[in-house]
Amino acid sequence: MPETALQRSSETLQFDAIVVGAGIAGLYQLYRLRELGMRVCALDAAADVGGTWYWNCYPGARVDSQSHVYQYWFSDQLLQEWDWQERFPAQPETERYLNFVADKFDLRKDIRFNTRIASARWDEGTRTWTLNSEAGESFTARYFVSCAGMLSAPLVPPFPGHERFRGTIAHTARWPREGLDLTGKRVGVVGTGATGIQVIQTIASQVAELKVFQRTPQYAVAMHNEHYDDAGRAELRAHYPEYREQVQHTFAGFAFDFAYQAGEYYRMTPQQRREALDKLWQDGSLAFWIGSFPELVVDEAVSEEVSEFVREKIRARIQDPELAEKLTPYSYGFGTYRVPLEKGYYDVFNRDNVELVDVRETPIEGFTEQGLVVGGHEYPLDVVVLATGFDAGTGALSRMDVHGRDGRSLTELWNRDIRSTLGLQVHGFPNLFTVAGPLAPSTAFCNMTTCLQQQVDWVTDCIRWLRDQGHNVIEPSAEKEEEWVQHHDEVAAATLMMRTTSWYTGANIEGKPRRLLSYIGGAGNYHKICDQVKDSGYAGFEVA
Ligand code: NA7
Repeated sequence: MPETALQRSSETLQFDAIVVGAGIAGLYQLYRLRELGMRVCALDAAADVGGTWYWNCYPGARVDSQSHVYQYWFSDQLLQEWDWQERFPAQPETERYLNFVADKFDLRKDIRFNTRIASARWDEGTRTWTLNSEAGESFTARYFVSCAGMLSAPLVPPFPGHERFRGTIAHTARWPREGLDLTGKRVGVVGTGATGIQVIQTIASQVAELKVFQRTPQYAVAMHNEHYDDAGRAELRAHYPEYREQVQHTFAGFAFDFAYQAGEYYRMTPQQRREALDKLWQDGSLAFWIGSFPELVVDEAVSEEVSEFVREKIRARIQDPELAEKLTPYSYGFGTYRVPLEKGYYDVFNRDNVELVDVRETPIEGFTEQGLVVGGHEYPLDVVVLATGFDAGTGALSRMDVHGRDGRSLTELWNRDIRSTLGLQVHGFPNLFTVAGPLAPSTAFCNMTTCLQQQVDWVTDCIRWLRDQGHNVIEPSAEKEEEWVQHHDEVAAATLMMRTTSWYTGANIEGKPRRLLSYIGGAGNYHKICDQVKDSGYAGFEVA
């Protein structure tokens, strides 16, 4: 076979734009920039497309958004051709979907896999970015669009002695693609966030023993999943045009918004509130959280009442009252930490082969040859699953060693102060676009496909506009950035999120500056703000 330009590696490969990442955002960005007639290439560290849905192939991985909104909207043909099997698809189905998209639009020919970017440098003279891979290859382009993900840099706690451990250690976001047979094994799971919950509820019945190392319990909402038949799919499909429109305007990019108006909670009797919460609970989705009461994450009294409602649900599922207390959160309010959906999670703790190890007061000390040690007690294990999360929002780019104008380092900047303009660009880093970057709703408070597509569209429109205007460099001014950061902080300060220790504020990473990583003014509002910037001819951005 003749070599394509993408396969050659001995010289610097030149493009108009480089997209880093071939997940949901990267695939769409590649498609959109190609539409502009640009020479564009996507680079991905993985061996195939999928991003999050490639790496997180751990047992039980599943989307917490309904499939009818967790999809691309740009092609009617695609919407007609792809048949979702479940309301909340598991990882294999989502990965198949992304592969289907890559094949249908012939995207692979412009993607270079197994290519992890080690550094990126802006050259002021040539006005280009040069990206270098870990393998020593170089790529240059005018535009560098990072679609590297907001939850893609795994956090591995530095437990001492891991090299001594004779068993297997697997982080959920680096799960072996060939699978890991846990049947009959003694398994420890560290972490009980959205990921840990999915793993635990899935493997409990397969393993010989399961030790769950929990530091912070979660308020998980019971998922109502559904398998679709042709009739169910047809009914949903008939509403796709409405959903496509609705998701653009709602608070969190779903096809539902808050079910109640601001102030309504206080006008209801306790009985009416209870009925309202029961009804929301029945939906078995994240609507219980971001489709309920707008006061939920800003008003302490509402937060406490809703939290208590969920606590009751948790207690009712666990037979041992002492254990139930350990699994019930009290130290933070419902919805101020990402709400996981669960199916069978709490019931797992009624099983004889499952033990909860509370590591809040007595942290994990480290590994021995045989297992993990907590409070001087050794838990013998064959496999340790680290469901310990990510360096969210900033991690993917911080680990890439990005240097902008005058050699300034993005890693150093974000180690001091996490800043961006609309989560899309950073002052001092011309022509770098950060899809899913920090301080946009896409970091956490949005149905990902909605916000990623909106951001990709914004980036594409911006690059097209530059070309049409005869420009080829864009960068937000320091003032524009400050304006966005201040607005972001103001909105964040009004919420209860900042009081909770979680990845939302960077509090899961030692030394990371605290700031709400995701814009919480609403995905719909954010969309409007981005459109205003575009319509103003990118006021506040310096172009050349
Ligand atoms: P999360 O939500 O950050 O959860 C990580 C979990 O790991 C959480 O329970 C942590 O406890 C726990 N953790 C992390 N480090 C340690 C140590 N050193 N010891 C004990 N426990 C630890 O990550 P997920 O992967 O579950 O979810 C991330 C997002 O992916 C999710 O929100 C969805 O948007 C998809 P902690 O709470 O910090 O006490």
